[in-house]
Amino acid sequence: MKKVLTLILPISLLMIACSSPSSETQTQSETTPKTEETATAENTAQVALVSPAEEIKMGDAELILEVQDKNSGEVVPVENIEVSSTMPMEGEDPMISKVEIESTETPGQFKIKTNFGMAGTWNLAATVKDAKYQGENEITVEVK
Ligand SMILES: [Cu+2]
Repeated sequence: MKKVLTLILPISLLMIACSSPSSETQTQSETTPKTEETATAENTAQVALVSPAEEIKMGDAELILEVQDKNSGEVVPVENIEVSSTMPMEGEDPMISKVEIESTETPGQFKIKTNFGMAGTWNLAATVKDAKYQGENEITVEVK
């Protein structure tokens, strides 16, 4: 019985090796370094508030956000970002305000149009999903 098993095993291993297309193993070895690359700090982006520098008032607001390389701080010209605007409320669901995102003439900078319906702390959750750069961070805005 033992002999039969040891014979069957190598054969079935060979069959698996033969039947599996070589392209499959190739794509696997190609994607593995890629995911590692995007996970490195080198390609981590963060979104920062550029303007207004002065205090932000309640109501309609226009902000300029900039995508930066987390390490060098240099502007990263990504195509688009995602931003959500919420205000945590005690004992209630957070307030959510609509966010419009427009690209500007400056690569890596975006105009954000939103409405802060209440004075206090608002959180802008920004996400960068780019082929080269990825990142997620929160910008805290104190609305007066
Ligand atoms: Cu509120």
